[in-house]
Amino acid sequence: MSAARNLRVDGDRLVARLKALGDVGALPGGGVCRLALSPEDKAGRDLVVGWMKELGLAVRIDRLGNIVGTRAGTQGGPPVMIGSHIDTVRTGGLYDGNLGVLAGLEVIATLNDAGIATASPLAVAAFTNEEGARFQPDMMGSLAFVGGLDLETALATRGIDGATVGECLDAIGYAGDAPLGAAANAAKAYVELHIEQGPVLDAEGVAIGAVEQVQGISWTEFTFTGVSNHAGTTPMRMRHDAGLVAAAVAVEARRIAEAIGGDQVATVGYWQIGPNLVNVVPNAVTITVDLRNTDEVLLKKAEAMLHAFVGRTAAAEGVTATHRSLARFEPVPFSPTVIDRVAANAAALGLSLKRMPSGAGHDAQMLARICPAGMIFVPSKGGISHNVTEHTDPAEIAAGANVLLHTVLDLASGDVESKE
Ligand code: HGY
Ligand code: MN
Ligand code: MN
Repeated sequence: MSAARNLRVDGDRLVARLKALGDVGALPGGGVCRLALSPEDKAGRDLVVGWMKELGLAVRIDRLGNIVGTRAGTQGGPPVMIGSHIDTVRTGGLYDGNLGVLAGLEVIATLNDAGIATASPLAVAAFTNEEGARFQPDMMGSLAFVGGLDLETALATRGIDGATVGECLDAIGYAGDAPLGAAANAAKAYVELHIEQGPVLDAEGVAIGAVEQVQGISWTEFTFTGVSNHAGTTPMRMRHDAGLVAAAVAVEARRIAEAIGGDQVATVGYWQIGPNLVNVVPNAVTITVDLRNTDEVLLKKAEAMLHAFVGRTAAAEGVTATHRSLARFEPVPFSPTVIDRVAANAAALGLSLKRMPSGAGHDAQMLARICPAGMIFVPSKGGISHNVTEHTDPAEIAAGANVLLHTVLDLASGDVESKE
């Protein structure tokens, strides 16, 4: 067995980095808030860039703030890229995204310690604004990295707090000079280690998920405009209650998900209601509806059911409804070669494995547009994520990072199937 086969990551070093990064934007009582392009995001970026430089990586930052650290190979050509994100939702945990970036650094550190060079270069990427919580769409940085979103549109995007991506990027000093949009040789292959964020692996006691696809995502913002009026004097028959319509849509979204069943999910997570006063009938309400399904036909069916209901309900209440799409991505299959390497390496490491879809969106689904891509999941305790109590055990983290290490070594040594 080659020396490389015996290589194992230093799990303690990886967990220590996760905790150090978790201290940036730490919330009182636990968890992390590092919204994209916030001062906390900048501090996290600075820490990761510092670690990249300590590891001898050549660091480049592109016009949208995507950070890529590259380790030379014995041959030229495009790198095998390891990536994810370090921005979080407002109620984030230590692992969502951060694990993928820091496990990438751990792979580099392990190879450096062992004095092992790879044929292909290796790269570790931290993509801008994966979460999409502040600025939509999600996976904005990786989408732009692969040429799926132009720089001007991205920079002009206005977030939920009114600031634009461009303003915030400048404010944190991460508008880099590297061109945006994948050069032909941006990546030979891409592998992302991520927590599952769902209940499957933990419930089934499985150590590793070999992710076969990312499900389709549909984010729509609805704005309902009614008539504000006195809560005491306005007869029910005279009301045009925007809050009522929004509440009815939230209930209907759940009914649609249950009616379609299977993988269909629906979430009404963002609410802004005005004037938001106890004695005034609401006249201005904005909500978002997040619909997802592994099946594009069913996702389209859910969207059609939702829009039909919104039209009927708003008309019946004499409320006007407008909407705009915040994100729309079809399901994305991953590379069979990468999936098989993940499975083979999990087996070689004696780890149980399940092939499965991803319920969450990930940067890997964007990199799949330009190269063979895949993901490795590790369990989320109780299936909890986007929650300050998000947790994955150190042993599970090390197991996932070892599968990542050996999958990357495989991809960096031989030829990966062509993109076609
Ligand atoms: O919404 C998602 O799936 C991811 O967390 N951006
Ligand atoms: Mn994530
Ligand atoms: Mn997330």
